[in-house]
Amino acid sequence: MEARLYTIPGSHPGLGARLMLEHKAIPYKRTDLLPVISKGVLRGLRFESNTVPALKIDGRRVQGSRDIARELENRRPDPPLFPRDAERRAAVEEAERFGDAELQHPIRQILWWSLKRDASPLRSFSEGARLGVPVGLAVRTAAPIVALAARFNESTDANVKAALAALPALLDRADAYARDGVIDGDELNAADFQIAPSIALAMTLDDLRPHIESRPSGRLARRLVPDYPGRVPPVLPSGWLKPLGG
Ligand SMILES: N[C@@H](CCC(=O)N[C@@H](CS)C(=O)NCC(=O)O)C(=O)O
Repeated sequence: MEARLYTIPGSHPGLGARLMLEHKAIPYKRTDLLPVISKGVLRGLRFESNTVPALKIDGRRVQGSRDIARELENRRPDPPLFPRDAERRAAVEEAERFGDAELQHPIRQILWWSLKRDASPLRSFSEGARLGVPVGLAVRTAAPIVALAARFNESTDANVKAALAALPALLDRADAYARDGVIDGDELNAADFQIAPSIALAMTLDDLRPHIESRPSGRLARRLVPDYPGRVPPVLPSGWLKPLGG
């Protein structure tokens, strides 16, 4: 099998795709793209859409973390990403949908808002990245990219305030999946690889980590992604953090 994954340094679904490839023991090459620039590159590579993760596997182009999970499952069923039992599979698929459609984006918005306020943590996210240009150069020229990424992701004050207000309920839901054994079991599944990277990304923010790390979902994130690159010193207004209890 010949596989190349296109991602962005620090991308949580991008990391999820990497973990799924590794779970399946599928060897792959990786190209890290700069945010925003990634959109044009992916179009140039004839992907249908302009987001990462994007996977080219044996000439086939697959995009989106959930579609990638299914493509990998079809190509190499073992070890599985989805339980064989129909009821358990439905529970995993619902948790996976939640991770993709509800959990991912608010965390993305909070991160871009924080980087727009202070871009210096960007370098920490690019550790080990395969960007094709020196990381230092990429980081030094990143200010307009960060501004555009924040704009594309609608990381406005109002949206980020709302994202922070919504976060406790989202974390409660992820915790419930862990307590119910849908995720964080002995055998990892597609929902684990969807949810854990989002929680791990949230924990790169010093403002958020203390509110997450002792939760079941925080422990899952540490289990799957003990060394998520990136660290953002406190930057969020304290009033916005009140819904989290601090
Ligand atoms: N829900 C999609 C999310 C795709 C997505 O929005 N990816 C972001 C990175 S996390 C992206 O490609 N952004 C483009 C950019 O930043 O320019 C998935 O799981 O694949």
